[in-house]
Amino acid sequence: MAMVEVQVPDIGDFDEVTVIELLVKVGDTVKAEQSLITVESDKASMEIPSSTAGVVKEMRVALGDKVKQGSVVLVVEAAGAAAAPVAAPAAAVAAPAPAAAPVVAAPAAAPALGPVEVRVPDIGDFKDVAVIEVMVKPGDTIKVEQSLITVESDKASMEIPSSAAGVLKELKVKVGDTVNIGDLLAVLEGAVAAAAPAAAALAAAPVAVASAPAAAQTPVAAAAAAVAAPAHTPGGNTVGLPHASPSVRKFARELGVPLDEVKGSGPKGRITAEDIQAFTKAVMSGAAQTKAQAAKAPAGGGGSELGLIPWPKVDFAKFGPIERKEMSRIKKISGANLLRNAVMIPAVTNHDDADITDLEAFRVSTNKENEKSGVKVTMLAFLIKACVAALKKFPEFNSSLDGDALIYKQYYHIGFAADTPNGLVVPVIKDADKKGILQISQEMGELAKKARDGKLGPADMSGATFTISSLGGIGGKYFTPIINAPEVAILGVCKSTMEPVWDGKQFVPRLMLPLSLTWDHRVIDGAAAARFNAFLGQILSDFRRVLL
Ligand code: CAO
Repeated sequence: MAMVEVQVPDIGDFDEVTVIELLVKVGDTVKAEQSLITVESDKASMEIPSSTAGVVKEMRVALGDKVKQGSVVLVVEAAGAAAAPVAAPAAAVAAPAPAAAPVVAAPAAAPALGPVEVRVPDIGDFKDVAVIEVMVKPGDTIKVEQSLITVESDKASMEIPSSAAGVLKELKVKVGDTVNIGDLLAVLEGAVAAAAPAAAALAAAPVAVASAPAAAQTPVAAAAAAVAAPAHTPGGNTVGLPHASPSVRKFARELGVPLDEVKGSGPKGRITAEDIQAFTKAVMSGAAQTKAQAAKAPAGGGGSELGLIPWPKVDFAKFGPIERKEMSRIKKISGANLLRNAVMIPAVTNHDDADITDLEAFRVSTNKENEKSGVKVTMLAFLIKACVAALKKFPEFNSSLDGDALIYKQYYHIGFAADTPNGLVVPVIKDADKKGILQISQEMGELAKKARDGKLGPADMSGATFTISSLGGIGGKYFTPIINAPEVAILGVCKSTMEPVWDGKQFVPRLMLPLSLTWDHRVIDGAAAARFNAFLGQILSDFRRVLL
């Protein structure tokens, strides 16, 4: 087994290019022609292929290193006979540029006024390269060597510069077209004395068709290499083409990822393969949306992903005066969560009534006795305590789904929905099992105030194992609350009313509290839910049972 140093082949006029991506690591098995690293100048990025097949034994370059023709990229233990050819990549063929580059139609000798055709220069071995970006538009004043378009093969991307100056009259290509050497790109008018230098630059440059022996194809710096580069900052590109290497672009195209929506985490905001993966994961999990998805879902979830017909788009102003107001941040966030929970959870709601006649009398008398303490005991505090007792008896209501398993929580943190001017929030009473009614009432008062003042922090709102949503202070009979995932149940409470209740002999007036328990049918079944509600009713009708 021979050790082979794989070197940077002839990459044209580039003196030094920066290593922006390592595509292999020690221990990887590489094939001949497999891309090893991506390098970048200010005008082009290209992948450097391996000249031999084998196993990578040593990396000789790191991210950010500058390399040039002949720099050793890595050492490969060559597989069998394939080893031989790598000796001198530098000696590899650098295709001489045609003496007269077929770039400029205008005669090089004299200043030109009038229409000038700009054509695709010699871009080496590459055929049918795709136009991935058009950087100018008709009417623009173009300078010599200003980049007009970016083209991309599967190994390199490069900017094609203008060979003349003038006003752009006609653009002959668009994104998605494929171009070849000599193709007409643009027609400029009023070009002045510009053609010559560009032509000279192009003619002088070896159009870099570097060819490592084992690899018939090599990176091509082509036109870009031929141009003494004008200032150009990767990432700060003229029309905002996302900054990414050819392989990353290809990867994004394969997945259908819109590159301009991906935030790059690499140096100077470069988009990496990991960024594409993270973006794809976020979109697939519903945590993010592409612009196209958002456009299809004007009301925040158009349903196209569920195969539903699109959300109706109505010009309401046609029917009368309107005012458009952005929803609050809380509403937007809670809306997205509620939608997910409503759609993803097979939820069922059981309605029941609890007799709280004695409990309400106790609450009122307690409040009278404690008038001076400043702490008002609320029905919700009793409900929290009663729910803890029910959760202890029916532990699956205090659980969460984790794939095919259930996580049973041995703590009892109870969330309560609080209505605020900015929308619904759910502060959490932590360790409610360890707290008395007075303490719970006091904490609830503090948290509700914080909620109304918009001062709740993430810690105040996290960790709930079960939630209560009480509309009791407002009214209503029953409702169907939406489960606050990853919890598996939620109790909705409405306004208690005096009702005639049959006690076996006669109707007696009792204060009845309407309860609505929504539960996740994947975790809980109907019988358990009915038992939970019945148990809750027993506790609320005789609170001494909490002690049992
Ligand atoms: N039946 C009858 N009266 C009730 C009651 C019930 N179930 N619950 C509360 N009340 C009474 C209280 O006793 C109080 O009366 P007094 O002022 O005469 O003492 C009055 O209604 C107001 O109570 P409250 O709402 O201030 O206090 P609370 O402890 O019941 O609730 C809080 C606190 C923060 C939960 C509540 O203010 C709130 O925001 N509720 C709305 C929650 C919500 O929007 N849920 C829907 C979410 S959608 O799933």
